[in-house]
Amino acid sequence: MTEKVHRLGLLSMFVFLLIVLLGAWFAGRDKSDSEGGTRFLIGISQPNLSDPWHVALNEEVKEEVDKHNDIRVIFTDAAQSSAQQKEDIRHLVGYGVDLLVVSLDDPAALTATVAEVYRKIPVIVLGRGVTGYDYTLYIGTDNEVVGQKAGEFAAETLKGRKGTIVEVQGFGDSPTVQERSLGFREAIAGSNLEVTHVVNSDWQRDRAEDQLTDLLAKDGNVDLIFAHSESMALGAYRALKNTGRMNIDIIGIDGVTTKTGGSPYVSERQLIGMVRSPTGGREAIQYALDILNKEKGIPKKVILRSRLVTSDTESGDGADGKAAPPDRNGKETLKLGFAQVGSESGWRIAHTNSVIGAAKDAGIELLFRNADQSQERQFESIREFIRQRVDVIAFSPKTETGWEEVLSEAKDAGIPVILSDREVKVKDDSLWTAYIGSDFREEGRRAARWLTEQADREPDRVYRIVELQGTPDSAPALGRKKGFEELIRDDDRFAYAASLEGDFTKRSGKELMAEALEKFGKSIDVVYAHNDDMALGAIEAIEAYGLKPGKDILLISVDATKSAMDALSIGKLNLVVECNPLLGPQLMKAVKDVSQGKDLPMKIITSEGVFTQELVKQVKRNREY
Ligand code: GYE
Repeated sequence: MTEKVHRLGLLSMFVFLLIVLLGAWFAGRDKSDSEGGTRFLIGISQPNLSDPWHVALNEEVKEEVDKHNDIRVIFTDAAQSSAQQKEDIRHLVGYGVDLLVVSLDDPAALTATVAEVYRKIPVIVLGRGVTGYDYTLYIGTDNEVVGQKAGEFAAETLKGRKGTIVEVQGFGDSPTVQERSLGFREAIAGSNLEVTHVVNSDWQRDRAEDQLTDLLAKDGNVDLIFAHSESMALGAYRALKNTGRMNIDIIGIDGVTTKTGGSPYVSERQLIGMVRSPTGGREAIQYALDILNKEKGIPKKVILRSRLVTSDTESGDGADGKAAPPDRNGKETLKLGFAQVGSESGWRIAHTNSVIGAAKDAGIELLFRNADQSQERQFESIREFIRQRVDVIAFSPKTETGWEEVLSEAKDAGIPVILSDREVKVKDDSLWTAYIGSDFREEGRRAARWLTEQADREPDRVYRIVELQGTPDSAPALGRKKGFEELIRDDDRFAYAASLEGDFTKRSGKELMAEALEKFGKSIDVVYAHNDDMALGAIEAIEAYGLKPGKDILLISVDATKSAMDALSIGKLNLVVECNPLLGPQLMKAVKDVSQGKDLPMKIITSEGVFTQELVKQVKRNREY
């Protein structure tokens, strides 16, 4: 017995000594860090450095890192090999990097590796994204918009002529290529242009040159080449020279621009135009520091503004959506005009409170107007803000369309406009400076993904769906409908009983559901409500009809307000997709940045989750709305 006690004593002394030593080492580490040591080590994994865009990315990273003496970076170059890039990433993690920044040419090959690293350390994905959401933050451009800008310019260049186009793509199955291609085709739809050939050159200049030299030698009828990257566009230019076909126009993407924002290849007239897709290297380091310093409100996606560069826009001015910093005429306190859409839902109240609270915390003078669901009143509020010479205007647009005139007045007045919560659809996207809010299409996809998982458990069954839509023509209603449809329209296990237009209020949800029950009764299997208030109204209608919500009829909702989470926890809802209303702090940061003349990302997409009945108990208590 004495022997045993003796051993136990020795063991506890050893453990105690170990704790003291470790504590000293950590303290020492912090101290040496505070004396200018390396606090953070960041790994930068590149797929290649043969493409000028990736070289520019490294340059931007170095410039930003040089502003800090306590971060170090390790760069790797996979020389166009996905297998090598996986190895590089594993080595970087092995070196003990605190955060990984990865740029991908072949997302399909790297998505699993990125997801594996994301389980251990933060990961920022740049440029050509991964599929899914297994990363901390994505920084890049909206590839559909990039393709649209290229397509609009192609249509303008060929001016209604019957034009045949060769499209030169990167890796065929990457989301970037698919979205750029989709955007291009949407833009030329209805014109006399036709994409007659698609060539996959895997982002490589020499491959593009070889393939196009062959193609042009055989096909005399090509008017324009649209290349998904600058390096492939340069390959196309070499093919023109090889075949003497110098009359063919070339449009590229991704181009690296000169300091003034122009493109060397446009000014040398090798390309007629290039849709600039910023690398995001600077933003990656800025957000990496926020993430490593555990700042709140880190977004899920940061979409950078893409811009068409032609010989006319070489100067690179204006079209960036960055209004000149307003004339502050010596005013100390920043003045923000906010035109809120209404008070229609629990989400909206939380959004309003977040904006008002954050303005107070930020010391920003807030002119707050509530339009009570009237677009006209939002117009009036924005014009009042212009008259009052506010520094920045922000608003949550009731609908996507109808904003050109009033936003042009704000731009003419030199007042930047920030969209909070909902987007607008205007041809000239320089009418607004930035959008802070959610990815509504992804919210719709998340609702559909959960439903398909339920259906997988009960094969040979058809689910009849009632969809309760939000306010017509509003960005959330359009996006949630589109995203949901994407995943179920071709799945014969699902059928719409009805898709009804509501207005995000509880009353509309209750009335529409009662009508649907009168018409379809017990044949309804699922209700997909575009927000909690309509879902809660539907629950009341279902109970009045004598059925059990959450059991006789599955209910899916969006927002994740407190009342919905309560309903989820007692089984009256089956799934709640989160839509974050707490946008105030990010809005105030953007107001301050734009007032200091800083560039803002085009879109800041908030990070959001999905809650099931099993999950809700763990998360309900510490939610802020
Ligand atoms: O889902 C709804 C609110 O614009 C995302 O509007 C917001 C939507 C939200 O009325 O509750």
